[in-house]
Amino acid sequence: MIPFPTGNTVKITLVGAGAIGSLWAGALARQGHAIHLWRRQTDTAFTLQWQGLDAPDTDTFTFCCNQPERLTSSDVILITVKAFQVLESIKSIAPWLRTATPVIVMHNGMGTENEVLQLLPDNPVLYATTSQAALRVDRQSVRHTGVGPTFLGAVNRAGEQWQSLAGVLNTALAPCQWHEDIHAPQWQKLAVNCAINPLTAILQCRNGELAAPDFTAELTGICREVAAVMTAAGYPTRSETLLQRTLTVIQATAANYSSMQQDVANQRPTEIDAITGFLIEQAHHFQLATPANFALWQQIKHLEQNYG
Ligand code: KPL
Repeated sequence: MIPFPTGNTVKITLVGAGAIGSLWAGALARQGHAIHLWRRQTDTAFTLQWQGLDAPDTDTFTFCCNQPERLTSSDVILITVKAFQVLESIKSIAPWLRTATPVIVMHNGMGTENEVLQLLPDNPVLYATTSQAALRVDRQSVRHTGVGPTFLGAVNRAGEQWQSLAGVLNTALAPCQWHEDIHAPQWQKLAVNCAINPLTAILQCRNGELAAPDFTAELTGICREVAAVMTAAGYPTRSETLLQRTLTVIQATAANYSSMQQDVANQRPTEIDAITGFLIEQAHHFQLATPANFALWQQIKHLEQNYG
Protein backbone atom coordinates (compact mmCIF):
# COMPACT_ATOMS: atom_id res chain seq x y z
CA MET A 1 0.00 0.00 0.00
CA ILE A 2 1.24 3.48 -0.82
CA PRO A 3 1.01 5.61 2.33
CA PHE A 4 0.00 9.23 2.75
CA PRO A 5 1.29 9.97 6.28
CA THR A 6 -1.26 11.91 8.33
CA GLY A 7 -0.43 15.59 8.45
CA ASN A 8 1.41 15.58 5.11
CA THR A 9 0.29 18.01 2.46
CA VAL A 10 -1.22 16.16 -0.48
CA LYS A 11 -1.22 17.90 -3.87
CA ILE A 12 -4.69 17.38 -5.29
CA THR A 13 -6.15 18.47 -8.62
CA LEU A 14 -9.91 18.59 -8.34
CA VAL A 15 -11.74 18.43 -11.65
CA GLY A 16 -15.14 20.14 -11.59
CA ALA A 17 -16.19 22.57 -8.88
CA GLY A 18 -19.96 22.00 -8.63
CA ALA A 19 -21.64 21.54 -5.25
CA ILE A 20 -19.90 18.28 -4.31
CA GLY A 21 -16.55 19.30 -5.85
CA SER A 22 -16.56 22.62 -3.99
CA LEU A 23 -17.52 20.85 -0.78
CA TRP A 24 -14.51 18.53 -1.06
CA ALA A 25 -12.19 21.32 -2.26
CA GLY A 26 -12.89 23.40 0.86
CA ALA A 27 -12.84 20.43 3.23
CA LEU A 28 -9.47 19.21 1.87
CA ALA A 29 -8.01 22.75 1.87
CA ARG A 30 -9.01 23.09 5.54
CA GLN A 31 -6.73 20.12 6.24
CA GLY A 32 -3.83 21.96 4.65
CA HIS A 33 -3.81 20.05 1.37
CA ALA A 34 -2.73 21.94 -1.76
CA ILE A 35 -5.80 22.15 -3.96
CA HIS A 36 -5.63 23.04 -7.62
CA LEU A 37 -8.86 23.22 -9.62
CA TRP A 38 -9.34 22.14 -13.22
CA ARG A 39 -12.42 23.88 -14.58
CA ARG A 40 -14.08 24.56 -17.91
CA GLN A 41 -13.90 28.30 -17.15
CA THR A 42 -10.55 29.68 -18.25
CA ASP A 43 -9.92 31.81 -15.10
CA THR A 44 -6.64 31.11 -13.36
CA ALA A 45 -8.06 31.57 -9.84
CA PHE A 46 -11.33 30.81 -8.10
CA THR A 47 -12.42 32.15 -4.72
CA LEU A 48 -14.76 29.95 -2.74
CA GLN A 49 -16.80 30.74 0.36
CA TRP A 50 -17.11 27.47 2.25
CA GLN A 51 -19.62 26.99 5.04
CA GLY A 52 -19.47 23.93 7.24
CA LEU A 53 -22.48 22.11 8.62
CA ASP A 54 -24.23 24.27 11.26
CA ALA A 55 -21.26 26.65 11.25
CA PRO A 56 -22.16 30.32 11.29
CA ASP A 57 -18.80 31.43 9.83
CA THR A 58 -17.52 30.81 6.35
CA ASP A 59 -13.95 30.06 5.30
CA THR A 60 -12.64 31.76 2.18
CA PHE A 61 -10.21 29.95 -0.10
CA THR A 62 -8.65 31.13 -3.33
CA PHE A 63 -7.66 28.20 -5.50
CA CYS A 64 -5.30 28.26 -8.43
CA CYS A 65 -6.96 26.89 -11.59
CA ASN A 66 -6.08 25.28 -14.90
CA GLN A 67 -2.27 25.11 -14.51
CA PRO A 68 -0.97 22.16 -16.56
CA GLU A 69 2.23 21.93 -14.47
CA ARG A 70 0.20 21.71 -11.24
CA LEU A 71 -1.82 18.93 -12.82
CA THR A 72 1.32 17.03 -13.75
CA SER A 73 2.82 17.40 -10.26
CA SER A 74 -0.39 16.36 -8.45
CA ASP A 75 -0.28 13.39 -6.06
CA VAL A 76 -3.90 12.56 -6.86
CA ILE A 77 -6.70 13.67 -9.18
CA LEU A 78 -10.25 13.86 -7.85
CA ILE A 79 -12.94 14.06 -10.54
CA THR A 80 -16.28 15.34 -9.22
CA VAL A 81 -18.08 16.26 -12.43
CA LYS A 82 -21.46 14.75 -13.31
CA ALA A 83 -21.46 11.25 -14.82
CA PHE A 84 -22.07 12.51 -18.36
CA GLN A 85 -19.07 14.86 -18.14
CA VAL A 86 -16.54 12.31 -16.85
CA LEU A 87 -15.10 11.15 -20.19
CA GLU A 88 -14.79 14.65 -21.59
CA SER A 89 -13.07 15.84 -18.39
CA ILE A 90 -10.59 12.94 -18.47
CA LYS A 91 -9.76 13.76 -22.10
CA SER A 92 -9.14 17.36 -21.06
CA ILE A 93 -6.55 16.39 -18.41
CA ALA A 94 -4.97 13.44 -20.25
CA PRO A 95 -2.15 15.37 -22.00
CA TRP A 96 -0.68 16.44 -18.63
CA LEU A 97 -1.51 13.42 -16.50
CA ARG A 98 1.33 11.14 -15.34
CA THR A 99 0.44 7.46 -15.58
CA ALA A 100 1.51 6.88 -11.95
CA THR A 101 -1.01 9.40 -10.59
CA PRO A 102 -4.11 7.85 -9.01
CA VAL A 103 -7.42 9.13 -10.36
CA ILE A 104 -10.56 9.06 -8.19
CA VAL A 105 -13.91 9.37 -9.97
CA MET A 106 -16.83 10.43 -7.75
CA HIS A 107 -20.30 10.81 -9.23
CA ASN A 108 -23.91 9.83 -8.69
CA GLY A 109 -25.01 6.78 -10.65
CA MET A 110 -22.93 4.14 -12.42
CA GLY A 111 -21.85 3.12 -15.90
CA THR A 112 -18.77 5.22 -16.69
CA GLU A 113 -16.19 2.75 -15.44
CA ASN A 114 -15.40 0.73 -18.58
CA GLU A 115 -14.81 3.80 -20.72
CA VAL A 116 -12.75 5.48 -17.98
CA LEU A 117 -10.53 2.39 -17.77
CA GLN A 118 -10.07 2.49 -21.54
CA LEU A 119 -9.02 6.13 -21.38
CA LEU A 120 -6.68 5.50 -18.41
CA PRO A 121 -5.21 2.04 -19.03
CA ASP A 122 -2.10 2.66 -16.92
CA ASN A 123 -3.25 4.91 -14.08
CA PRO A 124 -4.47 3.62 -10.73
CA VAL A 125 -8.25 4.20 -11.04
CA LEU A 126 -10.56 4.41 -8.05
CA TYR A 127 -14.24 5.23 -7.67
CA ALA A 128 -15.90 6.95 -4.76
CA THR A 129 -19.55 7.27 -3.87
CA THR A 130 -20.61 9.87 -1.34
CA SER A 131 -23.76 10.64 0.59
CA GLN A 132 -22.42 13.97 1.83
CA ALA A 133 -24.81 16.75 0.84
CA ALA A 134 -23.92 20.23 -0.34
CA LEU A 135 -25.73 23.24 -1.67
CA ARG A 136 -24.23 25.75 -4.08
CA VAL A 137 -25.59 28.94 -2.54
CA ASP A 138 -24.27 30.94 -5.50
CA ARG A 139 -21.45 30.59 -8.03
CA GLN A 140 -18.78 31.11 -5.38
CA SER A 141 -20.35 29.76 -2.19
CA VAL A 142 -21.06 26.27 -1.01
CA ARG A 143 -22.69 25.01 2.17
CA HIS A 144 -22.32 21.55 3.68
CA THR A 145 -25.94 20.52 4.26
CA GLY A 146 -25.75 16.89 5.37
CA VAL A 147 -23.34 14.20 6.56
CA GLY A 148 -23.34 10.79 4.96
CA PRO A 149 -20.79 8.07 4.32
CA THR A 150 -18.27 8.11 1.48
CA PHE A 151 -16.82 4.86 0.15
CA LEU A 152 -13.67 4.55 -1.91
CA GLY A 153 -12.47 1.51 -3.83
CA ALA A 154 -10.25 0.46 -6.69
CA VAL A 155 -11.53 -0.57 -10.10
CA ASN A 156 -8.18 -1.78 -11.43
CA ARG A 157 -5.15 -3.55 -10.01
CA ALA A 158 -3.03 -0.41 -9.77
CA GLY A 159 -5.78 1.32 -7.78
CA GLU A 160 -5.67 -1.34 -5.04
CA GLN A 161 -2.44 0.13 -3.66
CA TRP A 162 -4.12 3.43 -2.81
CA GLN A 163 -6.21 2.56 0.24
CA SER A 164 -4.44 5.37 2.11
CA LEU A 165 -6.47 7.86 0.06
CA ALA A 166 -9.55 6.83 2.07
CA GLY A 167 -7.72 8.21 5.14
CA VAL A 168 -7.05 11.52 3.37
CA LEU A 169 -10.73 11.86 2.45
CA ASN A 170 -11.81 10.71 5.91
CA THR A 171 -9.84 13.43 7.70
CA ALA A 172 -11.39 16.04 5.42
CA LEU A 173 -15.02 14.86 5.52
CA ALA A 174 -15.74 11.87 7.74
CA PRO A 175 -16.86 9.17 7.46
CA CYS A 176 -14.95 7.77 4.49
CA GLN A 177 -14.11 4.09 4.28
CA TRP A 178 -12.20 1.90 1.91
CA HIS A 179 -14.39 -0.78 0.27
CA GLU A 180 -12.98 -3.92 -1.34
CA ASP A 181 -15.89 -4.00 -3.83
CA ILE A 182 -16.87 -0.42 -4.62
CA HIS A 183 -19.78 -1.66 -6.78
CA ALA A 184 -21.61 -2.74 -3.61
CA PRO A 185 -21.94 0.78 -2.09
CA GLN A 186 -22.43 2.21 -5.60
CA TRP A 187 -25.49 -0.03 -6.08
CA GLN A 188 -26.81 0.87 -2.62
CA LYS A 189 -26.54 4.58 -3.43
CA LEU A 190 -28.00 4.05 -6.89
CA ALA A 191 -31.05 2.36 -5.35
CA VAL A 192 -31.73 5.38 -3.13
CA ASN A 193 -31.13 7.75 -6.04
CA CYS A 194 -33.56 5.78 -8.27
CA ALA A 195 -36.25 6.24 -5.62
CA ILE A 196 -35.68 9.85 -4.55
CA ASN A 197 -34.15 11.79 -7.43
CA PRO A 198 -36.64 11.42 -10.31
CA LEU A 199 -39.72 11.82 -8.08
CA THR A 200 -38.42 14.97 -6.38
CA ALA A 201 -37.36 16.38 -9.76
CA ILE A 202 -40.78 15.71 -11.33
CA LEU A 203 -42.69 17.06 -8.34
CA GLN A 204 -40.13 19.84 -7.66
CA CYS A 205 -40.28 19.08 -3.96
CA ARG A 206 -37.90 18.59 -1.05
CA ASN A 207 -36.81 15.03 -0.24
CA GLY A 208 -38.93 15.06 2.93
CA GLU A 209 -42.18 15.33 1.01
CA LEU A 210 -41.73 11.76 -0.22
CA ALA A 211 -42.31 10.58 3.37
CA ALA A 212 -46.06 11.20 2.88
CA PRO A 213 -48.13 7.96 2.74
CA ASP A 214 -49.25 8.89 -0.81
CA PHE A 215 -45.80 7.93 -2.08
CA THR A 216 -45.42 4.58 -0.31
CA ALA A 217 -46.84 2.53 -3.18
CA GLU A 218 -44.68 4.25 -5.80
CA LEU A 219 -41.50 4.00 -3.71
CA THR A 220 -42.27 0.33 -3.03
CA GLY A 221 -42.68 -0.36 -6.76
CA ILE A 222 -39.38 1.36 -7.60
CA CYS A 223 -37.52 -0.51 -4.85
CA ARG A 224 -38.99 -3.85 -5.92
CA GLU A 225 -37.60 -3.43 -9.42
CA VAL A 226 -34.21 -2.18 -8.18
CA ALA A 227 -33.91 -5.12 -5.75
CA ALA A 228 -34.56 -7.60 -8.57
CA VAL A 229 -31.90 -6.03 -10.80
CA MET A 230 -29.35 -5.78 -7.95
CA THR A 231 -29.92 -9.41 -7.06
CA ALA A 232 -29.44 -10.47 -10.71
CA ALA A 233 -26.26 -8.36 -10.86
CA GLY A 234 -24.78 -10.25 -7.91
CA TYR A 235 -25.73 -7.86 -5.09
CA PRO A 236 -28.64 -9.71 -3.48
CA THR A 237 -31.07 -7.55 -1.54
CA ARG A 238 -34.76 -7.33 -0.68
CA SER A 239 -37.12 -4.59 -1.74
CA GLU A 240 -38.13 -4.02 1.93
CA THR A 241 -34.48 -3.34 2.79
CA LEU A 242 -34.15 -0.81 -0.03
CA LEU A 243 -37.44 0.87 0.88
CA GLN A 244 -36.34 1.13 4.51
CA ARG A 245 -32.98 2.64 3.49
CA THR A 246 -34.73 5.08 1.15
CA LEU A 247 -37.12 6.19 3.91
CA THR A 248 -34.17 6.68 6.26
CA VAL A 249 -32.43 8.92 3.69
CA ILE A 250 -35.69 10.80 3.05
CA GLN A 251 -35.94 11.52 6.81
CA ALA A 252 -32.27 12.42 7.16
CA THR A 253 -32.34 14.79 4.18
CA ALA A 254 -35.96 15.94 4.56
CA ALA A 255 -35.16 19.64 4.20
CA ASN A 256 -32.81 19.18 1.21
CA TYR A 257 -33.53 19.33 -2.46
CA SER A 258 -32.10 16.37 -4.37
CA SER A 259 -29.41 17.00 -6.97
CA MET A 260 -31.87 16.11 -9.75
CA GLN A 261 -34.51 18.49 -8.38
CA GLN A 262 -31.85 21.24 -8.48
CA ASP A 263 -30.79 20.29 -12.02
CA VAL A 264 -34.35 20.43 -13.32
CA ALA A 265 -35.10 23.66 -11.41
CA ASN A 266 -32.07 25.25 -13.09
CA GLN A 267 -32.78 23.61 -16.47
CA ARG A 268 -29.48 21.70 -16.43
CA PRO A 269 -28.97 18.20 -17.85
CA THR A 270 -29.64 15.62 -15.13
CA GLU A 271 -27.87 12.37 -14.18
CA ILE A 272 -30.96 10.30 -15.06
CA ASP A 273 -29.04 8.16 -17.58
CA ALA A 274 -26.38 7.22 -15.01
CA ILE A 275 -29.00 6.50 -12.33
CA THR A 276 -32.32 5.15 -13.67
CA GLY A 277 -30.88 4.70 -17.16
CA PHE A 278 -28.11 2.44 -15.80
CA LEU A 279 -30.70 0.41 -13.88
CA ILE A 280 -32.84 -0.03 -17.01
CA GLU A 281 -29.81 -1.06 -19.05
CA GLN A 282 -28.86 -3.67 -16.46
CA ALA A 283 -32.48 -4.88 -16.27
CA HIS A 284 -32.45 -5.31 -20.04
CA HIS A 285 -29.24 -7.33 -19.78
CA PHE A 286 -30.86 -9.66 -17.23
CA GLN A 287 -34.21 -9.66 -19.09
CA LEU A 288 -36.07 -8.06 -16.21
CA ALA A 289 -38.94 -5.60 -16.53
CA THR A 290 -38.68 -2.21 -14.81
CA PRO A 291 -41.88 -0.34 -15.81
CA ALA A 292 -41.99 1.99 -12.79
CA ASN A 293 -38.39 3.13 -13.29
CA PHE A 294 -38.84 3.34 -17.05
CA ALA A 295 -41.83 5.66 -16.61
CA LEU A 296 -39.73 7.95 -14.37
CA TRP A 297 -36.83 7.90 -16.85
CA GLN A 298 -39.22 8.93 -19.64
CA GLN A 299 -40.70 11.76 -17.58
CA ILE A 300 -37.28 13.21 -16.76
CA LYS A 301 -36.22 12.93 -20.40
CA HIS A 302 -39.39 14.75 -21.39
CA LEU A 303 -38.66 17.53 -18.85
CA GLU A 304 -35.09 17.89 -20.15
CA GLN A 305 -36.25 18.04 -23.77
CA ASN A 306 -38.67 20.83 -22.94
CA TYR A 307 -36.27 23.18 -21.16
CA GLY A 308 -36.95 26.71 -22.37
O1 KPL B 1 -27.81 11.69 -3.39
C1 KPL B 1 -28.80 12.35 -3.33
C2 KPL B 1 -28.96 13.38 -4.37
O2 KPL B 1 -29.61 14.39 -4.14
O3 KPL B 1 -28.40 13.19 -5.46
C3 KPL B 1 -29.85 12.07 -2.29
C4 KPL B 1 -29.46 10.82 -1.55
C5 KPL B 1 -31.19 11.87 -2.92
C6 KPL B 1 -29.94 13.15 -1.26
O4 KPL B 1 -30.50 14.31 -1.72
